Parts: sequence; C-alpha cells; structure tokens
Amino acid sequence: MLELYYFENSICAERPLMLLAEKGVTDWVPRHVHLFRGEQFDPAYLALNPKAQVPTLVHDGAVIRESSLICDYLDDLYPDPPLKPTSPVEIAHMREWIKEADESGFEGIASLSFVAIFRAKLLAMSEEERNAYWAGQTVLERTQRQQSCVFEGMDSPYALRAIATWERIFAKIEKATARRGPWLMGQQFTLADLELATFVARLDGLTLAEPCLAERPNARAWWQAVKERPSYAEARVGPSGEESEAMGVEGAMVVDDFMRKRAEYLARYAAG
Ligand SMILES: N[C@@H](CCC(=O)N[C@@H](CS)C(=O)NCC(=O)O)C(=O)O
Repeated sequence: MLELYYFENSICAERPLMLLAEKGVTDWVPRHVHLFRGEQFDPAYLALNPKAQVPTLVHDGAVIRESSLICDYLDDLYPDPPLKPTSPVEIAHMREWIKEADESGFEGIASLSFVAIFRAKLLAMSEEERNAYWAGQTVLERTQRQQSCVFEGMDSPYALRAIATWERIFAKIEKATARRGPWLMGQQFTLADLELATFVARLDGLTLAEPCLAERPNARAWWQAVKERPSYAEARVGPSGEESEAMGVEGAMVVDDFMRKRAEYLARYAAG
C-alpha cells in the first residue's frame, strides 16, 4: 500500500503529487495533514516525520521522508515514463538542480511566502499566540527564519537571500534552456523540471516570478511549458480558485518592496 501524507497548500507535497500525476498512478491512499490546524504536531504524525513536515510517504510500512527523496523513490517504483536521464553524468547534473532547489530554493520561497502571506496573520496575533505557534516547531533554523521574515518583512536578511537565490536559479534556467531546451536537461522532462515547478508556482502565485522572467525568454518559455503539462493541473500545483486570488493580492502588496530589494541586490552584489 502506498500512502502519501500531504497538505494541498504545500510546495513540497506538491512535488510527489505532480509526480504521481505524471506517472498516471492513482492507487495511492491520501493522508491529509492540515498544517494550519497543527496536525503535523500530532504524536502519531511526529513518529513518521519528527521534523513535523509534509510530505511523508509510507510504502508497505516503510517510511520515506523529504520530497526530493520521495520523488526519486517513486520514479524508481514507477519507471514509466522515466523522469531521470539514463547516463550517470546526466543523472548527476539533474541532481545538481534538485540539490540547489532543496538547499536554497526552498528556503527562499518559504521566506518570501512568510513575508507576503503569513506575516500579516502572525503580526495580528497576540505575543502569546505567536509564541504558541512557534512552540511546537522542532527545527530552530526554520523558526528563526520565520521570525525574521515576520518582524522585518522584506528587510529581513532572509528575504535578500531569497532574492539572490532565485536570481541565480532563474539565470541558470535561462542559460540551460537557451543551450538545449525545452527542458532543463534538454529533450527529456525530468525530476529537475518537476521539482522546481512547484516552487516557481508559488512565486508565480505571488506575482513575483514575472520580474525574474521578464528578460529571460527561454526561462519564460520553460515555465509556460511546465504549466501546460497535464500533471500540473491534475495535481493542482500552485494556488487555485479563491486561494489564487488571495495570494495574488498578498503578493501584489509586497511586489514594490520586492522590486526595491531586487534592484538593491542587483546593484550591490550582482553588478557586472
Ligand atoms: N525538506 C523538506 C521540507 C518539507 C517542509 O518544510 N514542508 C513544509 C510545507 S512546504 C511543512 O511541512 N511545514 C510545516 C509547517 O508549516 O509547520 C522536504 O522537501 O520534504
């Protein structure tokens, strides 16, 4: 039995959801973890995922954590259509994209999401409520990042890091797809495209992808092609319906600050 613990609004959980759609796998059991109701802190869930995060995959009792490892595992389990190249060199290059997405891309999206979406909600809480919100977390680094984004907004050093990270990633996407598109690894749509897709979808939902794509025609074409894959709609990647409207409004409220910080970053750190 294949069970996937997920939350629909999670850019990490969307990765295996999109992968299952790519593979046409439907006989899996959805296990919903409502992050806004704190279900990730239930002792039964913590036993599966001590970091209190989604997604988690349980396959015939074996627990697999970390969205990129889950996708890799599922790609081996359901090899058709393959989402990894065949040559070991190409596989290593594909994994480099995923490593960068995991190591810094995710943190960047999480920071910008906190500044744009969760900041106002947390600032509206009493100090006691805010402390209770952070009390259950088990990863101090994440709590500190969230607190910085809530209290400092776009002036948080994490927001600047997020901007720098995504400038670097979009520049790499532009270069790779200009050299040999339409996908990051050339002709084959791979785990690299899929695992970046759900992160870019959040940026796009916040209206913050456009400034990064404006002068990058190949990256823009790549992003358009990703959104047109049936798996993108089937897995409901990115915000949809009312959520999409709300996110667009929240993003629009920080877009000027984002542009100001981005210009500051480009002038101070990325000149030349
Ligand atoms: N590196 C982990 C990160 C997982 C993660 O942080 N998931 C977020 C949602 S995207 C989460 O569960 N957050 C818990 C919370 O908000 O309390 C992965 O890729 O699976």
